[in-house]
Amino acid sequence: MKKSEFPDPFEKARETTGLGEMDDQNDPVTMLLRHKDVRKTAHNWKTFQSGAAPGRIVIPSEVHIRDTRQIPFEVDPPMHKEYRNLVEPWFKRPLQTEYQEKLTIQINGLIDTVLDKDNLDAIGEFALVLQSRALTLLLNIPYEEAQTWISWGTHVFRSEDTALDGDKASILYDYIDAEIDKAIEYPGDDLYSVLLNSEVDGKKLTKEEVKGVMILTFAGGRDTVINAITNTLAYFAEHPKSLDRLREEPEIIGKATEEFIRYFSPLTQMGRVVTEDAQVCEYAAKADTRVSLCWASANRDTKVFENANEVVLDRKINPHVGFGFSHHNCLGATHARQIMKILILALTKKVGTIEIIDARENIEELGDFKRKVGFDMLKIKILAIKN
Ligand code: EMZ
Repeated sequence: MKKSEFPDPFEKARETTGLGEMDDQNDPVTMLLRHKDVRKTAHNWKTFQSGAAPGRIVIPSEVHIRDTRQIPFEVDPPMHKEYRNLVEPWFKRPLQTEYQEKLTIQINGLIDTVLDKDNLDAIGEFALVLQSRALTLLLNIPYEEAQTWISWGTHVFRSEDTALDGDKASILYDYIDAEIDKAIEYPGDDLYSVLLNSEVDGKKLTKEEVKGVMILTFAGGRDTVINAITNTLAYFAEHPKSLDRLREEPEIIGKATEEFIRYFSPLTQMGRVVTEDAQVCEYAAKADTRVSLCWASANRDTKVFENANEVVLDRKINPHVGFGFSHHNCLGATHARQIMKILILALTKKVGTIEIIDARENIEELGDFKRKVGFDMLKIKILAIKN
């Protein structure tokens, strides 16, 4: 199998029952695997709620390692809309030319420093650095701060050998608490200060609410963005003609970005807590149990996607759910899309070919399924284009 191939472990279950089962810290999850069921359930927030105990809709559940509710992600309508309206304009800033210019400078600069380097660590020396630096733009804080986040490693809640690492999470919480206190004392034009000065329902956001938005901003777009970047590099390494094609047809980079998100599905699934006995296709969902919306499976549903297991760079109709669906669709998607588009464009301009030297896959264990979501290690060489 190619290193850049991401097999679909859900196919059989999706086509037969449409369901999967997995255990998770004694709070089992029934996974919804079909595109249609995933979308329908995502809409139905009354029966399938996000606003359960903080951490419970995340899989693996984070109830034992945090009490802070992530906002707006763990809030249901109507309150969800209030928060979302408040933060949405800020998270749309990546659409501004100036933002994109800064991101382009960051990404071009990073590529220049790694070109022709032997044994480049695609995660630690590239994707993590890119994600962290780009986050300084999203937060509107000094570039130098990225160094601190790079030192935290790929995932802020997980470490190499523990799925949930409370100690590691505390580093993030303490850091955010301290940054909030600083912003109270010295307000600026960064996200902390903007949130601290915002109102919802005529009331100033509390420190805890600000913390809830900030944790989501740090954690939600961390391993997901890192995987999207790393997987894209692996893909181009094994499909040099695709890189050539995008060089010749940069106008399809937007479509290619959507297709990579569909194919890689950096976030496998997201849970919901059932509020009342309900039915999803044939499945009887009992109150106070969990279901998950399995984006990764929905994104390979052949009822919706032709040649679902292939990367079709200019896929015409692509209703993927890689950024979720309905009112909870990914808040960071605008930023993530810009990272991907600018990265791909920069690669077409600067890179001839990419070689994979060594790789170790990152496999999620999900009950009956094993899903490749990215790499634990990817060593590459990015060769400069020869003019
Ligand atoms: C949560 C989640 C959000 C969770 C959209 O996803 O991302 C996960 O990586 C975090 O662990 O806390 O932020």
